[in-house]
Amino acid sequence: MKKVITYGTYDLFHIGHLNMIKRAKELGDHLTVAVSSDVFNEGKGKTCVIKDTDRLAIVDAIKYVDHAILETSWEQKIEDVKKYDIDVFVIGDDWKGKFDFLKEYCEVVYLSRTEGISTTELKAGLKK
Ligand code: C2G
Repeated sequence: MKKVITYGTYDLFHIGHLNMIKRAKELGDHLTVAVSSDVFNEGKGKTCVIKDTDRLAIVDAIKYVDHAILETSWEQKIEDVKKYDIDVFVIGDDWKGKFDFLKEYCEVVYLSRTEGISTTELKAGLKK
């Protein structure tokens, strides 16, 4: 069984997030999705509109997702790849090159993002 993992914040869940998760699943047979925790985001200076337990519940309910976990640190990725016996790490190409250190442990794939939508734009639109 080919196991895939992807990471994200998934705040104000939108079609770009869904497309990425669907395409991630297509790269294997089993998909784990790690959702960044509120505490981890605070460390990055980011605040989400939707709390982590709700973001996790939304991601967990998606039919392409076999396993949903929280992401609580940058170091977690290597541990997760080993612990869950991951074959493929996938993320959007806004992160291109940033996670190449995982190539020692699994295949690393950067997929193109969905054009024209982002949490930042949604937030800006809501403020208008
Ligand atoms: N995404 C996409 N198209 C968009 C917006 C997002 O394909 N229009 C993808 C991103 O490239 C990422 C996933 O959806 O693969 C989740 O995006 P975010 O919620 O913005 O997550 P991010 O801040 O990139 O979190 O440790 C890494 C982080 O947790 C990554």
